[in-house]
Amino acid sequence: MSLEFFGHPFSSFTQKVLIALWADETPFEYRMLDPDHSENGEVLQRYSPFGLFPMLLDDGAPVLETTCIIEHLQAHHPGPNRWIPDGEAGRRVRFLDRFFDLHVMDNMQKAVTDRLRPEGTHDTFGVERARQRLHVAYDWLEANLGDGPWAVGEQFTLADCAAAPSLFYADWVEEIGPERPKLGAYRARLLAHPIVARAVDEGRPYRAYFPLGAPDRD
Ligand SMILES: N[C@@H](CCC(=O)N[C@@H](CS)C(=O)NCC(=O)O)C(=O)O
Repeated sequence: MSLEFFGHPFSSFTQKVLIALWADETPFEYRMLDPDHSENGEVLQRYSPFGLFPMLLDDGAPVLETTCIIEHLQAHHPGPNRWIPDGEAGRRVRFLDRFFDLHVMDNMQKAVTDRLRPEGTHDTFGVERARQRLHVAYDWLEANLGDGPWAVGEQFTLADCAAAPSLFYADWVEEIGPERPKLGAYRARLLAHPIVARAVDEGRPYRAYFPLGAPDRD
């Protein structure tokens, strides 16, 4: 069995999967996607049609999409964590995983990556809408998150893997603010989790590259 994981430590979706890999202590080869390792980028381009990462190669077979990678790990390389529990709790985990990816992570990325577009091609309307949608997502989470400690009760799941990097970076784009105490406390609990803290720390050296400018906190 060989697991090769292609990603970058400052990438939010990379961190989502790293949290699951590290929490389960699953052995894997980290294939860094950066200019010093162009050969890894070439392998990614071979399998990922849009060049999106992270990617897992399991004995050479590609697994794409972070949620599917974590499901694959649970099915084929299980560790102590049950990322998607059975039954109703599992359905809630899947829903919240989608919510964090589609409504927090994607809107955060929209605002961040627009800054990298060439002059004259910025999508001002789209960025403003994405920023507004982050606030809609925050309000929904404030009203609908349970009492924790994690997204779905006592167990740290796939939903928390998605929540940690998405809330970490989204708060840099649009602050969650004191008017959402439950969501703010959940973000703080996530960042205090030792595995999440490791993911944040490994991304720390790259903060100067955050296109909007990283705040001096976290
Ligand atoms: N839905 C995908 C999203 C992956 C994604 O957007 N990854 C970013 C890095 S955090 C990426 O590949 N960006 C490069 C690009 O958009 O060209 C997943 O869950 O794996």
